[in-house]
Amino acid sequence: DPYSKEPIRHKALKINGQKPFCAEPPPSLLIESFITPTELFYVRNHLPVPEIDIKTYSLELIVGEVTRKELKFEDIKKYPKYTITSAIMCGGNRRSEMAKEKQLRGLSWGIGAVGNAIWTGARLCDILKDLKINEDDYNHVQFEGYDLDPSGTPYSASIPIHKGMDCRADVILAYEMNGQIIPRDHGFPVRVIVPGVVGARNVKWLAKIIVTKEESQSQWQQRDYKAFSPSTDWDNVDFSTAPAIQEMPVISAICKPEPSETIKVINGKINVKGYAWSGGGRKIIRVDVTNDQGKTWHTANLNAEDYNAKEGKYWSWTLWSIDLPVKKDCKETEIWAKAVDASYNVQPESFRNIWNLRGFLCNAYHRVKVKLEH
Ligand code: MTE
Ligand code: MO
Repeated sequence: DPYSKEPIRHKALKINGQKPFCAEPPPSLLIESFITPTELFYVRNHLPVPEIDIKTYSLELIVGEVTRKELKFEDIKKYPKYTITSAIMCGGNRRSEMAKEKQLRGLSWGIGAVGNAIWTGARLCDILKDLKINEDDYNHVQFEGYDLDPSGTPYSASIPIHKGMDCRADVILAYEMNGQIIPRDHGFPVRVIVPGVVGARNVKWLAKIIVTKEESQSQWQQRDYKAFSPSTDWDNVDFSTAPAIQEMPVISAICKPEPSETIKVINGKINVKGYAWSGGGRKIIRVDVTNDQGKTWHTANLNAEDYNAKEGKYWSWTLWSIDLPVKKDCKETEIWAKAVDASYNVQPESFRNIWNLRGFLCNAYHRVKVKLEH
């Protein structure tokens, strides 16, 4: 069994898949703190977790077809050390809600395929600078992992070259997560963090960086993590017609209360909490909440504790909270939330017209029905 040497995981994680291991924290624990505790951070593996010895670990740097360098773990640590706080979100986060619209294929994620952590490592732009490559000669930076499928093919993905070369993009080869050595499930000893970009490009257990003209040819870049029109189905889909998902759209979720929970009304109000995030470093500028189907929208208080974030570099999520007025004697209510980002992008109202066959980019208003106790 290639899965016989998997790490031990936290008991609170809700398991969506055992082999490969995929799990998320429950909503209430998800937003307990601005920084997601490492052991509660969602895990999305596609293959068995590789066993890597830090003493023999090496990272191959390839330009075109030519190997230019092999970096040992210590060589990566010699680069200037950068720390960023950034969320990572799976492209399939909140898929279980989209699946209710119409059947689709993919793991049934709730709202917890996201986490916000402190990442420390070397900047990709510094490493690429040392290779003295001309950005105009290439189009993509590919990342290969040490995790292999049964045929020996590694997990792999790529990002556009401008993203990799741009120091402002804060792409880092992280060797610490929340101030500690990265645990095996999250990419020990080195993983890529591409802030603001779909989780799938944040390659764990990094084995190779390949600067090329072509995008990664892996199945995860070419035949997965792409979205289509609601009328595209498995009998007429052509994956070559859609670009690979990179920057993520604006999204939010209500984490407290949870669906069907009974909550106490205090002074005519209930407390509602959640997270909001947008890709591409776009700041969350507002979160609107309603419990009368949008007749009245209330603006939530935002908590974006990452005070170092600069314009266009809001990599962290924003936590929000509101004391929401509810009607007297009402026994049940449905809460909706929607976020707005710095480009005034806003979440779509429902899943109906954004449904796609693999269940990606599930960012419709989040709706939670709860019971009230007066
Ligand atoms: N990197 C490798 N090598 N193998 C993988 O299976 N999964 C990707 C990405 N990087 C994956 C990977 C996907 S789809 C996501 S959402 C994130 O890792 C999840 O990161 P996490 O498990 O640290 O939360
Ligand atoms: Mo993912």
